[in-house]
Amino acid sequence: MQKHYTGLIERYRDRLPVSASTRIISLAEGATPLIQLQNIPRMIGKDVEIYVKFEGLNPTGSFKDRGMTMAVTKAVEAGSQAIICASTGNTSASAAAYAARAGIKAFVLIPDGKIALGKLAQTLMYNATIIQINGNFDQGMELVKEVANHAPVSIVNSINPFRLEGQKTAAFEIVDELGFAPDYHCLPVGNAGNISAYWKGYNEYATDRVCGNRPVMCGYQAAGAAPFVAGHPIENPETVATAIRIGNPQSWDLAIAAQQESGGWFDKFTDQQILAAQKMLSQFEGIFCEPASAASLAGALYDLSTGKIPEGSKIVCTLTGNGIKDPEIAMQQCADAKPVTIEANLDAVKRAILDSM
Ligand code: AN7
Repeated sequence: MQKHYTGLIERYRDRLPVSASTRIISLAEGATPLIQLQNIPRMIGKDVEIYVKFEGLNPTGSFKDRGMTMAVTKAVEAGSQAIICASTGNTSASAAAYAARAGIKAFVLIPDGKIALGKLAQTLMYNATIIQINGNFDQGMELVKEVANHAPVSIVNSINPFRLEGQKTAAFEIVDELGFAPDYHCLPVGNAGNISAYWKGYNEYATDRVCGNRPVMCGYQAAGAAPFVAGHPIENPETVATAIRIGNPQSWDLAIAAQQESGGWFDKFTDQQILAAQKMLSQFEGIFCEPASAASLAGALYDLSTGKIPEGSKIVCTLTGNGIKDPEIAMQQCADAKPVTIEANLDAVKRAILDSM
C-alpha cells in the first residue's frame, strides 16, 4: 500500500537536516507539476523543449512553501514560539500558514500598499500579525534582522539557511521527473534565495551522480529592480511585479556563485515585457502565474530570440507564484476584454456566441 503524499521533507528526508524524532510541519507542499509548453514554442518557430515548473500550485500558491516547511519545522524543533519575516507578500502568506499549522505566532512586515491583494487576504486569513511599514521590502528586511536580536522570534526569510534547504528540492523533483537536468534553468530573481537553492540542489544531485549534467542558471529581474544587472544594490526599486520589488538582495554572494559556476547570466526586462509574458502563458497555454513569475519566460523567450539560448535546448522556467494572488493586475491586463451584458433569454445568448465566433 502506498502512503499518501506528506510533503517534500518526507520525500527527500535523507537529503534534508531532519532526524527521526523531528516533528515535521507540512502542508503536503512540493510535487508541483512540470508542464511542457506546447503552443508557445510553435508560435515562436523554435525547436525547443520548454517546461514550466508551476510552483503556484503549492499550498499557499508559491514556491515559498518549500522553504517554509523546512524553516518552520526547524524553528519548532528549536523551541520557537514565534516566527517573523519581511515580505513582498508571498513569504508572509507562507510563513503565516505554516505558523498556523504549527500552532505558533507569525509576525510579518510588509511594504505599505505594495503587496498583491490575494497575498494580503491570505495572510490575514491565516491570522498572522501584519505590520505595515512606511517603507519598502529592503527597509523591512533590515528592521527584521535588528528586531530578532531584541525579541524571541525566529527569522524565516531566506537568510535562514533552512529555507534554501527546502527550496533545493525543486531541482530534485525536476531531475527525478525528466531523468536529466535541463540545459538552461530560468528564474525570476528578487532576494536571489531561489536561484541559489536550485543551484545547490542541482549540484548535490550532480555530485552524487543522480544525474550527469547541471543547467546554466539564468536569473531575470524587473528593469526597475535589477541590482544584479547593475552590479550593486539599488535604492528605490520599482516594478509592477511587486513580488520582486527588491533592491538589496539578501543572497547576493550565493547567486553570483550560481551564475558564475553555471556559466549563466542575469538580465532585466521591462514591466511591459513581463506582463506580455504573463498574458501569453495564460492565453496560449492555460497557465496563470503572477507577474513576477513571468519574468522567467520573458527572459527565456528573449534569449531564444537572440540565439543566446540555442535551438535544441531543454529549458525549465520556474513559475514561482499563482496568478490568482494578484487579481488587480489580471483585471488591468484584460481591461479591453469587457464582458458583454445581455438579456437572459436564449436568443440573446445565441447571438452573443455567434457574434464572437
Ligand atoms: C512570486 O515574498 O521576496 O529571488 O518576500 O514572491 O528567492 O527572492 C518573494 C520573492 C520570485 C523572488 N517570484 O525569489 C517575498 C519575496 C515570486 C516571489 C520571487 C519572489 P527570490
